Amino acid sequence: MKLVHTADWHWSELQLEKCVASARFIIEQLGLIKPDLHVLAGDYWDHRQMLSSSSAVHPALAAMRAMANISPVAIVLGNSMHDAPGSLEIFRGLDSRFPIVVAERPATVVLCRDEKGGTIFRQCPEDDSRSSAFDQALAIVHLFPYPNKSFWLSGKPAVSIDEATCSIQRAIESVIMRFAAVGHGFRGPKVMVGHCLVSGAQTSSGQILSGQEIAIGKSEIALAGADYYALGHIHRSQEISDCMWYAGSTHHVNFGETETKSFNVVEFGSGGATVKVVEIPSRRMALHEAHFDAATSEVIDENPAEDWFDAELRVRIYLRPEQTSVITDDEIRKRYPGAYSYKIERLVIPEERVRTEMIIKATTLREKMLEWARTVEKQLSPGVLVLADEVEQTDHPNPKEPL
Ligand SMILES: [Mn+2]
Repeated sequence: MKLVHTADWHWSELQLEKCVASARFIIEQLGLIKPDLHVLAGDYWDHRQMLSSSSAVHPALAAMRAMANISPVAIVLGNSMHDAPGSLEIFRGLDSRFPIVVAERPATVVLCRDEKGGTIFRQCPEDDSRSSAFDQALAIVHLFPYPNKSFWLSGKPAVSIDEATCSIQRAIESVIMRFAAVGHGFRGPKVMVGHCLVSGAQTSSGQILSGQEIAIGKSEIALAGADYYALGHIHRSQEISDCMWYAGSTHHVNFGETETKSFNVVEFGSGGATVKVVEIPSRRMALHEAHFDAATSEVIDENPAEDWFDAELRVRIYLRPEQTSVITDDEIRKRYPGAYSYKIERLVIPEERVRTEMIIKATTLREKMLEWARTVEKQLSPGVLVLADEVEQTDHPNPKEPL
């Protein structure tokens, strides 16, 4: 049994070229890999789509059909900011060689062969009849869409945020326990496809998560008893626990996503699941923050990473009010040679904030004192700076010893 795990496609008319390029690559790979099942772990859409000639609907739909002509597809609903409720319905009626199952609420399906030798998804019975359903099953797939608060709390009386979080967490726990119970006794591969935040996951620096997200523990998810966990939501590919993976997004979605993009091919054998990561060619999106030093006419960037080569680069430059016209976009570009494209954001910050910020940003005591002196407009005698260097270079004395 061979599985392909992709996630976070973020189809958007604003990044259509990139979406299409990644889709083409993945479809080509799928044709070679010929998986038994392809799972998409949510955020297929970037935002609610409008039907218009310029929208991403047509290419996204065409990609889905092409994929479902290669293998059965299972997809879960992502975060409601991206996958609007109901936005997967469109795939239910899609005319394709293999079936597509979509989940907007938790469910378990069985992938099996029908009488004619075709592949189908069946709802997994929860009673004793399920052992006969297991006989023809190739795999069990637990589908876990994003735990949107509105869905989990609908019909419940209004409660405080803490109580709501608590009750959602209990609901999640019981869903996971039900997955474990339903899958019990099946000897073939069990897969859980989830769009959620798992505690300890590392985000790309560019991805912004909502402040009140529900994080689920790795060990809690592992209670589902699956052989492989196909996760979506975090755009950086990573194995967060044994056979528990975020595939990452299929292209670089936000500025700050500089990591390589990929998807996973999972083979289930007697020794468990083995995972192969397939790199997707996609252009990085680097984000750099800098300020301008009038004394040296230099763009100061404290981020040492030179990660902008051939990348879409956004430079956010913080300028004091009097600096706004002293540096041109061209000069800023020269500081970052070789980027594929440039987006320059000039942020003017009030004088006082700049100065205190500079003191905080200064790393050595000498720099801090110089910044402080500049702020309060005081002259520092050279002796003071020498003393500052000495203080910093001296090992911290043992406080018990007399100074
Ligand atoms: Mn996403």
